Amino acid sequence: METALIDIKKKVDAGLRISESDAFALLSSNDLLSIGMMADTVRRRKNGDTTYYIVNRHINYTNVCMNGCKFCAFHKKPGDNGYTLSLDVIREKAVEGKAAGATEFHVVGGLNETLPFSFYIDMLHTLRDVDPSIHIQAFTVVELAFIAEIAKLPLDETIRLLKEAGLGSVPGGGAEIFHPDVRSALCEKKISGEEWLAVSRAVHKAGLHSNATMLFGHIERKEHIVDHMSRLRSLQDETKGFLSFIPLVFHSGNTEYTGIRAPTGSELMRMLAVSRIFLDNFPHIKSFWIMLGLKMAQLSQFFGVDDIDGTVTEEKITHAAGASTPENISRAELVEMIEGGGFHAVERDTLYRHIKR
Ligand code: V47
Repeated sequence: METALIDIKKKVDAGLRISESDAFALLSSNDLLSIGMMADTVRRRKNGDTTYYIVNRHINYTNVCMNGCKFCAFHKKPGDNGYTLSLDVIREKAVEGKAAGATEFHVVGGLNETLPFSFYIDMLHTLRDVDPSIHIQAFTVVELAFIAEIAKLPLDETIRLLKEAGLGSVPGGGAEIFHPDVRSALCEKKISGEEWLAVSRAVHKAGLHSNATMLFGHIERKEHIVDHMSRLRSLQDETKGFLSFIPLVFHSGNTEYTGIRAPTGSELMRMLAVSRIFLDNFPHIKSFWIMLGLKMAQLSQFFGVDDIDGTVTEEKITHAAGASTPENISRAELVEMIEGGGFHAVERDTLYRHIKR
């Protein structure tokens, strides 16, 4: 083992928290197997050899977005040829999801100024009416901040009304990279890192869980990654409201960064492993197989990951940016992928309760 890693391993073995400079050292090391072993120690302590998956259905209700983030190939500017799904189409997609056994609707869209607050409430009612037992995970905290503006209501009240209409939890998107040097280049119109964290705090205060993402593999540097994870770790110390951390791999197709060097396989595994070691207060680390690819997602189980997300169906955001993975996958294929790596596949609901079929 590299000497720089020996003291870090001692901390991990003793269950102690690693520092920001430790995380930086890990991100700078090529000793992938040692880093993987440390991540595996944390993973097994928290989740044993279980790898979770979920039967879910993604619904992207609009791609019209006023933010115009440079990394995003999914959005259309207001006035261009974007789409907004009608409530009837949303209902059809939800009915399809229910027929396929979904336990979660994952609902995310752009910031579309033409939609009134009532659209969001009606959409939640529509989904809830399809099957009230299916959990609705909807609206990134970026959308929540925007919906509050549209509603002309305080954020807390907006969240309360959405919760009353069926919102069950909040997905982790929109975090990107918090550091202003990167954020101002990638997505200058988006809420700041501080605001993203403040809205997440409000979500947790309202009694809802949420996830946290980080978009990596573009113009960020190691110090930005450490800063991002450190801010998340501090907020989680305070609220304990995050369920999972999801490092999202940037896909450059059809974006302003087309052709930028993509992370290598070992860089992907190192990023996941370091997040597992550093974020000692996050119960779960998720690798989104759609972005990672099936084979890398299988390997990620050895690098701290205990959740490979779900059956998804109709993934629009990464596929707009050139993802070569399928847009959906069956339960059987997910189980085969997990168990093919020697791990124990457990179907979960959104809140990580085990599902018995
Ligand atoms: O916030 C946008 C990212 C996110 C690209 O909470 C891109 O369980 C890669 O957050 N290349 C939305 N990524 C998706 C998301 C998510 C996905 C799965 C599960 C969960 C969860 C959350 O997608 C955006 C942005 O960070 N994104 N464009 C791109 N070109």
